[in-house]
Amino acid sequence: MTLDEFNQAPVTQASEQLAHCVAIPAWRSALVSARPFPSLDALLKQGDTLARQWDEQALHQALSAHPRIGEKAQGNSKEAGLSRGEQGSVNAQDAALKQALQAGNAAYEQRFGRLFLIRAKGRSGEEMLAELQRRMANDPRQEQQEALDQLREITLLRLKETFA
Ligand code: 2AL
Repeated sequence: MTLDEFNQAPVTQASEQLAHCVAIPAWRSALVSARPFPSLDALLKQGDTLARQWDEQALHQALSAHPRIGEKAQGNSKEAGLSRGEQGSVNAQDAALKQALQAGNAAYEQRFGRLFLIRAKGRSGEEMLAELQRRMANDPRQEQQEALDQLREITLLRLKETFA
Protein backbone atom coordinates (compact mmCIF):
# COMPACT_ATOMS: atom_id res chain seq x y z
CA MET A 1 0.00 0.00 0.00
CA THR A 2 1.21 3.51 -0.71
CA LEU A 3 0.76 6.40 1.68
CA ASP A 4 -1.60 8.04 -0.80
CA GLU A 5 -3.80 4.95 -0.87
CA PHE A 6 -3.82 4.83 2.91
CA ASN A 7 -4.71 8.51 3.16
CA GLN A 8 -7.63 8.08 0.77
CA ALA A 9 -9.03 4.69 1.81
CA PRO A 10 -12.39 4.45 3.60
CA VAL A 11 -12.00 4.33 7.40
CA THR A 12 -12.73 0.60 7.78
CA GLN A 13 -10.38 -0.35 5.00
CA ALA A 14 -7.58 1.89 6.25
CA SER A 15 -7.89 0.35 9.70
CA GLU A 16 -7.83 -3.17 8.25
CA GLN A 17 -4.61 -2.31 6.43
CA LEU A 18 -2.99 -1.82 9.84
CA ALA A 19 -4.50 -4.86 11.53
CA HIS A 20 -1.26 -6.84 11.42
CA CYS A 21 0.72 -4.07 13.17
CA VAL A 22 -0.83 -4.53 16.61
CA ALA A 23 -4.03 -5.98 18.10
CA ILE A 24 -5.04 -2.68 19.72
CA PRO A 25 -8.07 -1.37 17.80
CA ALA A 26 -8.03 2.01 19.59
CA TRP A 27 -4.49 2.72 18.36
CA ARG A 28 -5.47 1.87 14.79
CA SER A 29 -8.59 4.01 14.78
CA ALA A 30 -6.76 6.98 16.33
CA LEU A 31 -4.08 6.71 13.64
CA VAL A 32 -6.66 6.44 10.87
CA SER A 33 -8.49 9.49 12.30
CA ALA A 34 -5.27 11.52 12.14
CA ARG A 35 -5.05 11.17 8.32
CA PRO A 36 -4.03 12.54 5.92
CA PHE A 37 -0.30 12.27 6.56
CA PRO A 38 2.04 14.38 4.40
CA SER A 39 4.87 11.85 4.69
CA LEU A 40 5.74 8.40 6.01
CA ASP A 41 7.80 10.10 8.71
CA ALA A 42 4.74 12.00 9.92
CA LEU A 43 2.73 8.77 10.00
CA LEU A 44 5.44 6.95 11.97
CA LYS A 45 5.77 9.86 14.37
CA GLN A 46 2.04 9.88 15.07
CA GLY A 47 2.07 6.07 15.45
CA ASP A 48 4.84 6.44 18.01
CA THR A 49 3.08 9.21 19.94
CA LEU A 50 -0.12 7.19 20.14
CA ALA A 51 1.77 4.05 21.18
CA ARG A 52 3.30 5.94 24.11
CA GLN A 53 -0.20 6.16 25.60
CA TRP A 54 -0.56 2.41 25.96
CA ASP A 55 -1.17 0.95 29.40
CA GLU A 56 -1.35 -2.49 31.00
CA GLN A 57 -4.73 -3.19 29.43
CA ALA A 58 -3.46 -2.40 25.94
CA LEU A 59 -0.48 -4.65 26.56
CA HIS A 60 -2.73 -7.58 27.41
CA GLN A 61 -4.86 -6.91 24.34
CA ALA A 62 -1.80 -6.94 22.10
CA LEU A 63 -0.23 -10.08 23.53
CA SER A 64 -2.96 -12.25 22.06
CA ALA A 65 -1.26 -11.74 18.69
CA HIS A 66 2.33 -12.58 19.70
CA PRO A 67 3.48 -16.16 19.96
CA ARG A 68 6.11 -17.00 22.57
CA ILE A 69 9.74 -16.57 21.59
CA GLY A 70 10.87 -19.95 20.28
CA GLU A 71 7.34 -21.04 19.33
CA LYS A 72 6.68 -20.66 15.64
CA ALA A 73 3.48 -18.80 14.82
CA GLN A 74 0.88 -21.09 13.29
CA GLY A 75 -1.33 -20.39 10.30
CA ASN A 76 -1.10 -18.27 7.21
CA SER A 77 -2.37 -14.92 8.45
CA LYS A 78 -0.24 -11.89 7.60
CA GLU A 79 0.52 -11.50 11.31
CA ALA A 80 1.71 -15.10 11.70
CA GLY A 81 3.97 -14.66 8.67
CA LEU A 82 5.48 -11.48 10.10
CA SER A 83 6.06 -13.15 13.42
CA ARG A 84 7.82 -16.11 11.80
CA GLY A 85 10.04 -13.67 9.93
CA GLU A 86 10.85 -11.66 13.06
CA GLN A 87 11.78 -14.78 14.99
CA GLY A 88 13.64 -16.25 12.02
CA SER A 89 17.02 -15.97 13.73
CA VAL A 90 16.03 -18.37 16.53
CA ASN A 91 17.74 -21.57 15.55
CA ALA A 92 15.01 -24.19 15.74
CA GLN A 93 17.62 -26.96 15.55
CA ASP A 94 19.32 -25.85 18.77
CA ALA A 95 17.67 -28.07 21.36
CA ALA A 96 19.47 -26.51 24.34
CA LEU A 97 18.40 -23.02 23.31
CA LYS A 98 14.86 -24.16 22.72
CA GLN A 99 14.70 -25.76 26.13
CA ALA A 100 16.21 -22.70 27.85
CA LEU A 101 13.69 -20.42 26.13
CA GLN A 102 10.84 -22.69 27.14
CA ALA A 103 11.95 -22.69 30.76
CA GLY A 104 12.59 -18.93 30.67
CA ASN A 105 9.17 -18.21 29.17
CA ALA A 106 7.46 -20.31 31.84
CA ALA A 107 9.37 -18.60 34.67
CA TYR A 108 8.59 -15.17 33.24
CA GLU A 109 4.89 -15.96 32.90
CA GLN A 110 4.75 -17.17 36.46
CA ARG A 111 6.50 -14.05 37.74
CA PHE A 112 4.70 -11.38 35.69
CA GLY A 113 1.39 -13.00 34.70
CA ARG A 114 1.75 -12.45 30.95
CA LEU A 115 4.00 -13.75 28.24
CA PHE A 116 7.48 -12.42 27.58
CA LEU A 117 7.48 -9.88 24.78
CA ILE A 118 10.55 -8.61 22.94
CA ARG A 119 11.29 -7.09 19.55
CA ALA A 120 12.76 -10.17 17.89
CA LYS A 121 13.90 -8.62 14.63
CA GLY A 122 17.65 -8.00 14.75
CA ARG A 123 18.19 -10.23 17.78
CA SER A 124 19.47 -13.79 17.96
CA GLY A 125 17.80 -16.43 20.12
CA GLU A 126 20.69 -16.21 22.58
CA GLU A 127 20.32 -12.44 22.86
CA MET A 128 16.61 -12.79 23.56
CA LEU A 129 17.27 -15.41 26.22
CA ALA A 130 19.80 -13.07 27.87
CA GLU A 131 17.26 -10.24 27.80
CA LEU A 132 14.63 -12.50 29.32
CA GLN A 133 17.00 -13.40 32.13
CA ARG A 134 17.96 -9.77 32.72
CA ARG A 135 14.33 -8.64 32.79
CA MET A 136 13.40 -11.29 35.36
CA ALA A 137 15.15 -9.04 37.91
CA ASN A 138 12.86 -6.06 37.10
CA ASP A 139 10.12 -5.09 39.48
CA PRO A 140 6.62 -5.32 37.95
CA ARG A 141 6.40 -1.59 37.12
CA GLN A 142 9.79 -1.51 35.39
CA GLU A 143 8.93 -4.65 33.50
CA GLN A 144 5.58 -3.32 32.33
CA GLN A 145 7.40 -0.32 30.89
CA GLU A 146 9.99 -2.50 29.14
CA ALA A 147 7.28 -4.70 27.65
CA LEU A 148 5.36 -1.63 26.42
CA ASP A 149 8.55 -0.23 24.87
CA GLN A 150 9.16 -3.53 23.07
CA LEU A 151 5.57 -3.65 21.84
CA ARG A 152 5.95 -0.13 20.48
CA GLU A 153 9.15 -1.11 18.63
CA ILE A 154 7.52 -4.18 17.06
CA THR A 155 4.47 -2.16 16.03
CA LEU A 156 6.47 0.65 14.44
CA LEU A 157 8.66 -1.80 12.53
CA ARG A 158 5.54 -3.44 11.18
CA LEU A 159 3.98 -0.08 10.37
CA LYS A 160 7.09 1.02 8.48
CA GLU A 161 7.15 -2.21 6.49
CA THR A 162 3.50 -1.79 5.57
CA PHE A 163 4.51 1.17 3.42
CA ALA A 164 7.90 -0.07 2.28
C1 2AL B 1 7.37 -11.64 19.14
C2 2AL B 1 6.98 -11.85 17.79
O1 2AL B 1 6.19 -12.70 17.41
N1 2AL B 1 7.66 -10.93 17.05
C3 2AL B 1 8.42 -10.19 17.88
O2 2AL B 1 9.15 -9.27 17.53
N2 2AL B 1 8.23 -10.63 19.15
N3 2AL B 1 6.89 -12.40 20.17
C4 2AL B 1 7.24 -12.19 21.49
N4 2AL B 1 6.70 -13.03 22.38
O3 2AL B 1 8.00 -11.27 21.81
